Amino acid sequence: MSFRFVDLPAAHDDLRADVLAGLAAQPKSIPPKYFYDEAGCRLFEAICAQPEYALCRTERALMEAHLAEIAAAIGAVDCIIEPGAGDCVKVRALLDAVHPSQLVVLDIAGEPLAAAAGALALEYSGVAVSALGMDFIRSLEDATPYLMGGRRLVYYPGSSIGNFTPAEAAALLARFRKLAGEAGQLLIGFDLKKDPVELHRAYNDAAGVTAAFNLNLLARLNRELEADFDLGQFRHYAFYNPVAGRIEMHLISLTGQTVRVAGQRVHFALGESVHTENSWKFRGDEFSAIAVSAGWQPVQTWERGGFAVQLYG
Ligand code: AVJ
Repeated sequence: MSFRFVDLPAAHDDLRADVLAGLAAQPKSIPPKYFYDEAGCRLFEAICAQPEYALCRTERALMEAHLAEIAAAIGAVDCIIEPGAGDCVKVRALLDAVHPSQLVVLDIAGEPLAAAAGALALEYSGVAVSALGMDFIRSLEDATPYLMGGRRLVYYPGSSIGNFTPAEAAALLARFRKLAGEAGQLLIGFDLKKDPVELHRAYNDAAGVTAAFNLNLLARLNRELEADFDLGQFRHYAFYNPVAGRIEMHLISLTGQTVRVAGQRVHFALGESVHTENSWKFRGDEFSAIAVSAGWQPVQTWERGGFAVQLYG
């Protein structure tokens, strides 16, 4: 068994600075990476269990159905890198099929990552597991010293790439390219464009779990930034914007109100929005164009139930 956890403090996120800047901007926004505190991670898992939100289930089914084919297309790989690995569940299928000698998982939430990756290392004794507590959106390159040589595969499942604007997505994929190297590969999963009514339902589940996930952001600021948001005075509001090709999530102020955040006073007008997330949906060819612009060559695509996994070399 080989396992190490390294917390990279210099590569950490900065909740306070990012939130104060986002709430001072017009329109107001908060980066979606801040959804994922402990409560937020649990709420996201609960979203994945909602009947309206098929994304996680569909990706898992796709990976199961095509695993042998995907592994064959990938070939021999020495090192798998997963940015935003979270609970380290998704990568298990790949480890079973590809058998790399090293796995490097990165996540903004260091402690939960360390626990998940440590457990995984116990089960996969042939794999050297490195868990890096870091904000890879800021500091991906800081992972380089922890990578062994050999052929590398970046695994970026779950449609996390949908949280970035197409330009930001291309820039991130180009950084993945650098990290993986010229002989490297990218296996990426994303949500496809589909019936907008279906998309709308997925982000407005009847049980209100997505609403709780969105509002937890304010609860987190209350806990961590000594804020005094009244969660009853903000409304979860999510819709599909077909022109932009994305789900937008907002928190709408139900009244004129002033809130304390990290020692500052922030005013919200009645009806004012805090934009908390974009979740882009792509057609397969649309996404390929972004990946190609980032220096990747398409190898193979698998699609199922409105979700796609693509392999690049
Ligand atoms: C984890 C970014 C893929 O955009 O669908 C789920 C997060 N937000 N419901 C997504 C999310 C609201 C999710 N991703």
